[in-house]
Amino acid sequence: MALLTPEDLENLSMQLEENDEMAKRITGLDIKGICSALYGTEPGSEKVAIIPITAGNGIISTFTSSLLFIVQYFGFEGFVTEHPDVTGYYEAVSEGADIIMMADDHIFTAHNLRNEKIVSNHVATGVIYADIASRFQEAKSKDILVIGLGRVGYAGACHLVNKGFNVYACDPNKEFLQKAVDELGIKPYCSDDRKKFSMVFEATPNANTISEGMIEERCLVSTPGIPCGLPPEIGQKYHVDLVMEPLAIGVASMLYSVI
Ligand code: 2YG
Ligand code: MG
Repeated sequence: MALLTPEDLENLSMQLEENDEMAKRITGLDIKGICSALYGTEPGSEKVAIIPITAGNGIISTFTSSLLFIVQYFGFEGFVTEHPDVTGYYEAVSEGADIIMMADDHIFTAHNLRNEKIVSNHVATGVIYADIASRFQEAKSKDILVIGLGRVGYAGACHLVNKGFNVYACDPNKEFLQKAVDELGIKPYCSDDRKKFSMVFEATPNANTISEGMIEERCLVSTPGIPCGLPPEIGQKYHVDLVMEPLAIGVASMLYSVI
């Protein structure tokens, strides 16, 4: 898994506004609107505690402060605990936190202590990026391409199937692909198909996963994957609308999904 670096989180405030503008232009809704529509929830007076975690590669200097900024942007009250790890957890609960957010190198969770809902960033991110792709107002059909069927891609593919889209998917891992065929009924996508898509949900940790043969002119690519799967020259040549940022949209989805 690609780990976030402080550079990814620079200019967060500007990025949050740009995300909303982009989302509105593509779907007619801003990120809050998409989250409310997805989960049928609105923030109330939930207090979110963010706990720094030292395990594995340890603290990423801007991770928890960026999370706090995002939590507040989406209408929640939040605080970062003074201490990390178990001491931070004790502090969070003692201070009356309703929702706990924390991440080690493997999993990033939001847990609502009041209603017992818990979500991973993988699932919440997959669902919202897939949902954004599916809301593309200029889409020519209900055909949608999912690239990558790991934890993020699978969750997004599942959401799209449940939403009634014709989901095509590819993954170099044959077992992942077969699982999605068997459990979700997706159609395996093969580049020999010569089929082009106006909606693409990309969920891989790799660059250059999107090639010219896959996409229509003026398509939408929605991707949380770092690095971006869309080569810039293909994006320009095909006038692709691109939704991609490292953290905030997935975090909004996590929060709205547990309230
Ligand atoms: O508390 C800390 O500062 C660290 N233990 C945080 C570690 C986070 C590691 N995870 C990532 O960098 C991301 N892959 C998770 C969020 C990505 C959103 N797409
Ligand atoms: Mg990628």
